[in-house]
Formats: sequence, C-alpha cells, structure tokens
Amino acid sequence: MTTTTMTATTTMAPATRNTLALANIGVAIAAFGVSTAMGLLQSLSIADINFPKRSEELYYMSVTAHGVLMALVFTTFFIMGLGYVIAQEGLGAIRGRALGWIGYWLAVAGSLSAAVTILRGKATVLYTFYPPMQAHPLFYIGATVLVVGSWIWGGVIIASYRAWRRDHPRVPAPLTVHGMLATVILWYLATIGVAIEMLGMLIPWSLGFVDKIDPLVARTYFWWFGHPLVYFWLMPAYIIWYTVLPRIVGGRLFSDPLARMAFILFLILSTPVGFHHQFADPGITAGWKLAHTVLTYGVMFPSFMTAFTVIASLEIAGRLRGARGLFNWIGRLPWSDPLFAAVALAMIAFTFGGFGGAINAAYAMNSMVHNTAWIMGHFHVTLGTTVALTFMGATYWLLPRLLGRQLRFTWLARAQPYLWFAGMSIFSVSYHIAGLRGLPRRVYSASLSGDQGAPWHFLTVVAAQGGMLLFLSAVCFVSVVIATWTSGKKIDAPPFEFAVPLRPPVASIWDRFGLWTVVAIVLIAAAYAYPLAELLSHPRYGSPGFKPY
Ligand code: HEM
Ligand SMILES: [Cu+2]
Repeated sequence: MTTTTMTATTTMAPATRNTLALANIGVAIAAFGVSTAMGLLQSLSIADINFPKRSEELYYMSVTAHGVLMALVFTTFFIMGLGYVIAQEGLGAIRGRALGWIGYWLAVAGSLSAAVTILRGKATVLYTFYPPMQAHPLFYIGATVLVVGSWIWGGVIIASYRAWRRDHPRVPAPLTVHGMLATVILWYLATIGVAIEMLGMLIPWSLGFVDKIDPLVARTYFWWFGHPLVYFWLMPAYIIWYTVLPRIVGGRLFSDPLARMAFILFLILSTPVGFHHQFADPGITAGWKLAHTVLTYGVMFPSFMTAFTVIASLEIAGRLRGARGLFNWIGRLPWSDPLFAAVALAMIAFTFGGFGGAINAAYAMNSMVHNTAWIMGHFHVTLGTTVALTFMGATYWLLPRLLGRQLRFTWLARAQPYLWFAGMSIFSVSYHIAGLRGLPRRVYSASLSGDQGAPWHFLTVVAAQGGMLLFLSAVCFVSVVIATWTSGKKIDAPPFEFAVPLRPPVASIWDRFGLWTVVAIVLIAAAYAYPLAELLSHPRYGSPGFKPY
C-alpha cells in the first residue's frame, strides 16, 4: 500500500533507495556530532571551567573548527541531501546522478582538507576567515572545493527540474521543488561573492603570489556571501515548515501562493543586504549602509508571512482535531511527535531570534551589540536552533523513509528537542545579557577571570550549563541516528507525503524563475556595484598576513 501511494505521486518505477541523499545527510550529521563536542569545550573555556589541555590555542582552533563544521559543512551537506530527496520525490527522478556523486566526493574532499588543516592548527582564522589573519592554502582551497561540489549539486537539481518541466509544461512545480529551486539559485548568486574573495584574493595571497591583501574589500565580498548564506540555511527549513509540518499534524497548507511568493522574496531580497554586517567598517558610506538596512527590513516581510502561513496551517490542524476555543488548538497538536516538537520549538525560537535580528540590523542599536557575546547568543537561537533543530526533526522523519528502518530509541527522539530548547534558552539568554554587559565575542575569556572577568563570570558559568544540556541533547540525537541507521527494524519505507494546500496551486508569476533571477541580479548590482567600485578606486595599501597561532 505504501509503495503504491509513492509510485502514484511520482509515476516512476518503485523508487530506488536514495543513496545520494543518505550519503550527504550522513556527512552532515557526522560534522554536527564532532562539532557539538567542540561547542561544549568552548563554553567551558569561556566560563573558566577547567578541563585537561585547556588553552588559548585550543580555544581558537576549536571555535574555528566548530564554526566551519556547523555553519558550512553540516548545513550544506544536509541541504544537499534534502535537495536530492525533493528532486526524487517531487520530480520523480534525479537527473545526472553520476555528476551528483562527483559533486559529493569533491565536497567531502574539500571539507576534509579544510577540517584537517584547522585541526592541525594551521588555519586558526575563525569561520569568517577575515584577513589579515592568514591560513594555510589548503584551508581556503578546501573550502572552495566544498563550494564547487555544492555547485554541481545545484546543477543536478536544476537539470532534474528542467527534465520534469519538459514533460509538465504550464503546471506549477510542487512547492517543495519551488522552495529548493529558489534555494539553489540563491546559493549560486551568494557564492559568487565568496568565490571572488577566495580565487581573487585569499588563495593567491596564501600561496605567496601576492604579499598584501585588503581586509575591507575581502570582508565586503565575504558578506555578499555571508548574509544570503543565512537564507540558504533558512529556506530549506521553511520548506519543511510549509510542506511537511502541516501534513504531520493532519492539517492543510493555509496558502500555497503566499508560500511561493515568500520563497521568491527571499531569493531577491536576501543578498543585497551584506552591509548590515559592516556597520562598523569605515570606507563604506552611511547612505549605502542605510540602503542595505532598508532591504534587510524588507527580508523580514517574507519571514512574517511564513510565520503567519505556517501557524494558520497548524490552527487548521488543531481545529480539524476538534478544537473550538481561541487557543486550545495548540494543545491538540502532537507535541510528542519528534518532528513536530523539533519544528514547533524551532519556530518559537525564531520569534525571539527575529526580535534580536531587528536590533542587530538597526544601524544605531547595532553598535550596542557589535562583536559582543550577544551575537553568538543570537545566532545560536537562529542558526543553532531554528535551522539546526528543524534539520534534526527532519532527520527523524527522513531516516525511516530513506532507510526503510524504524526509528530506534523513540523516547530519546521525543525528549531531545525539548532538551535542546531548554539548553539553548539558558545558553543564549546568558550570552545575550553578557553581551549587553560588554563581554566580547570570540575571546578566550577564561583569561579575563579575576577582577577583569568578574562582571561576566556568573553569566558564562550559567551559559556553560546550557552548553552541557545542548551537548547532551546532541548526544541523544546522534545516538538515535546511529542506532536507527545500523540496527533499526526493517520496515516498508513509509511514503514521503507533503501537505496539500487548502486551494489547489495554479500557475502564477511566482513560478517564473528566469525573471526572478534577473531581478535578483539587478538588485545585487544596485547594492554592490557602486560601493565596490568606490572601494577599489582608492589606492589600496593592504596588509601582510598574520598567523595568530
Ligand atoms: C552543543 C551545542 C552547541 C554549543 C555548546 C555551542 C557553543 C558555542 C560557543 C561557546 C561558541 C564560541 C563563541 C565565542 O567564543 O565567540 C560557538 C560559536 C559558534 N557556533 Fe556554536 N554551539 C553549539 C551548537 C551550534 C550549532 C548547532 C551551530 C550551527 C548549526 C553553531 C554555530 C556556531 C558558529 C557559526 C559559531 C561562530 C564561530 C566563530 O565565531 O568563528 N553552534 N558555539
Ligand atoms: Cu546578515
């Protein structure tokens, strides 16, 4: 019965196991597991809690490895895996599977090269790799090869879509595919910035072909990439919120056109905003910073739409389960389902993350929190919870379907999202407050104990306790994954089923990806061409490289 529903939606021969998706998700979870242990060590270091071999070097090496493994490796591989699931299920087939494997192995090789270089202490440059801190070339080359691998993945997704499109003219693609295409196109546009930085600046400089580098220009290219990177993480999470969550709770997607429009708005608005990370940088005029700020507030609009649409979909589900009152539909939702709990808590975290983000994006208020522990409090709520917890929840949903195995330790899977949420609340609130009290970010504050560190010490110790809960939660998650993967009871793989909208989707302007790509490019050019030309027109003196450790 399960296989018939599956073939009915995909009109293909019985689906082969999606090993490409599994391989990508496996790497993502391995990177996540290693990296959480480092997160714990860092939070202990900051709190001046001793453990064997604690040192400043270890702290900075660990912060670099943790940031790179989480923000670049875990996320990218997970999203690639999800992309392959969506291509297979939404389009019926992955076109260019062999190329997909080449992309996968390139991405694995690149990630290993970057990670090993960091762990050998040759690339302690933090995950933003700002020059003039300089890493060994194998770090930059590795990160670039990871991106090249992901470009191939994007090509496979687009090729799969085009093949489907030829057979299905004039019908809107499934919403999952629509969201994933927007994600892929955004990724291409975003990574142009970091590719210019890597190939044009960092790699030649680290190889010794040029002596000096311009930190400001490099940072500008980095943030061309760095902000849309956030939406590269968030859009796949939103795909799950829009298409999987309402289905799991037995509801309907409240509005299909609103969801499509939201993805397009993210695609066009999330790149021309990078200067909100450079408010404190000289050399960029206030007017351009303001322009990027306005667009930043523009991106909040599709986020609000997403919150509205998804919550309305959940309300429909609660009411279908018999809720009558204003709020009692909330209690009718399946809070003990691991996917639901993870995603619902991720969404609650996002409301707080959104408030914080609005503060960060405000030119004047930014100076209050810039480079303080507030920022890491902020991105652990957004990336570290909204995105990461959604991906963990999605894993509980994906694994049985991809592996044909029953989830093991379901009780652990049920408790894990709550543990993460509790740990993160403690961790993140403490660092937000410590940031307002001036605790710098990325500082081995164990060295600030005594009078210097006193104003923060209590908060950092509390945060470390949150860190321990987070680590425990991560151990639960990884245990469930390993146990399911290796010894989960064999079952008929349940079908991949996605939410049905209240009204059937119709073709609309939001399906015209060619048009929106052009709009996105025009906006990026408008936001960056003039300020970059201005930066590059001045005589640039540059800086030699510094190797902190
Ligand atoms: C066990 C869970 C986690 C713990 C205990 C933890 C802890 C930490 C700590 C203490 C820092 C150092 C910040 C500083 O000193 O400035 C940090 C940085 C960071 N974390 Fe986490 N974290 C966890 C999970 C995550 C997750 C799930 C993500 C993203 C998916 C993430 C992404 C990052 C990033 C991007 C940085 C910045 C690195 C840098 O400044 O270069 N973390 N984390
Ligand atoms: Cu940003």
